[in-house]
Amino acid sequence: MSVVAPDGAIAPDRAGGNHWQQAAETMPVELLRDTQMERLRATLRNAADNVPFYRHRLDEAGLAPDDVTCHSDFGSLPFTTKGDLRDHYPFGMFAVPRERMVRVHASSGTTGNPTTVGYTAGDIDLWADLIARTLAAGGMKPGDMLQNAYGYGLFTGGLGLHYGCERLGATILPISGGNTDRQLKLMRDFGVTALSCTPSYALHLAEAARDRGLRPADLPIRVGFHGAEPWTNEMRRQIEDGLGVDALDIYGLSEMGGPGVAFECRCKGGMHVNEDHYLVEIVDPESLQPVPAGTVGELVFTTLSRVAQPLIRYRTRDLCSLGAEPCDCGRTFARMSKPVGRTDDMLIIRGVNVFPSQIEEVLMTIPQIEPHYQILVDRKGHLDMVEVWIEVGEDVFGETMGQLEKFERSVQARLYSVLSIQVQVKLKEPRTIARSEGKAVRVIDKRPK
Ligand code: DLL
Repeated sequence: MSVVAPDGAIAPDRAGGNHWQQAAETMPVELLRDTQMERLRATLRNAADNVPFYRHRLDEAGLAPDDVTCHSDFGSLPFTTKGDLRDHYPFGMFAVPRERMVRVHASSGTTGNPTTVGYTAGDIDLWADLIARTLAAGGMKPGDMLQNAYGYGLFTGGLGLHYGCERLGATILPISGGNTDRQLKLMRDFGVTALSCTPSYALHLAEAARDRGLRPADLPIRVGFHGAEPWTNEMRRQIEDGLGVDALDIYGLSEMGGPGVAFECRCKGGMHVNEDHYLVEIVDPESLQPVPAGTVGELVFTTLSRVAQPLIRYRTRDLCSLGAEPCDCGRTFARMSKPVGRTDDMLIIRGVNVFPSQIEEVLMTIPQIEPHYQILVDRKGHLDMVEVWIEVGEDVFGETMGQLEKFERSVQARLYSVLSIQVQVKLKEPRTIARSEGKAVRVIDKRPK
């Protein structure tokens, strides 16, 4: 059995509705590996024939696309980095002329040239299909209504979820981010059953609902699809309690087309990577050698079906682990853990490596702390200083100065036991730390570069 369509993409179910794509999602692992190799060679041919950058890379490596017949051959292919994409800005990594693109997305480009992502009509079709899979895995069906509070625009969250929901045959409410009052009103008036937004915005919605006297049972939503930024399982619990939903993690990145790369099913045991369309590896970020299953390393993806912009061994900078144990849902796709951080968001404080997620994990276990925080890093003389700003509830803030200081010291001690460095904890009044409508900004690093 081959599930490869002539253009390298799986044939979408245009009728909508059945997006539990059982044949693909529970494919026996051997067949999955064969399918991957077949698609990989097609991808390499497309890259070598149409992208000069890859033609040179493959020549340098002495590899022809058809030489790659097994996973160990694959390991000798060169990596691609964000720097390579920036160097070929805006359209130099496209494998088809810009005129054949039906859409272009781009990253925000805050640290240099933005990264451009192009799609043929077939790429958009496949993307919609993968998001429909994601939504179906969370229990959505035609008849459901998805309030899509991801931002619409160059960011891939809004339009990605939008097309996937339509492909599923469910109703989309394209509300985008922000205007929290209207979000809560329409959610209730329209009987919305599912929500998609960043986890930090989901928490903000939960807080706003509570402030307006709404209980989770007053909100009709039952499932949330959250991603685009790191979040812990403790934060999941707070979203689930605050909104009365099953909160599921979804992962993706613009370079791979956007969300739809990996998704959690209702077992909530890690995100299934859509391995029939993305070849996934975890490598040691220093040696670039593969790490054993279950070990944290850098996530690397190769596109297997994207036509406009094939990417080979793309280093995401996200750090997580991969497991291949069977899941109760029956899917055979490997599962990635929640990313623990990125190689570029790791803070080196006085020589010690600190990930913002380690700080979040500690904070979220302390009931008096609200799930809103910020980490400020600065340098005094030659010494790195870290302040962790945390928001506490009215009840804590009403306590005496002595009690507040005692509480600050106890949080500091909890952080020290995990991080092995001293940080200053600053308690902030309720509602004073900025809320985000999209990706939350957790770290402000003012150290001279
Ligand atoms: O954030 C795509 C997306 C939209 C994913 C909506 C999920 C939902 P970018 O803006 O290119 O694309 O950012 C990609 O965000 O490399 C990770 O560092 C981070 N990220 C995405 N999903 C997750 C997640 C979109 N579930 C970057 N957990 C990635 C942790 C995530 N980090």
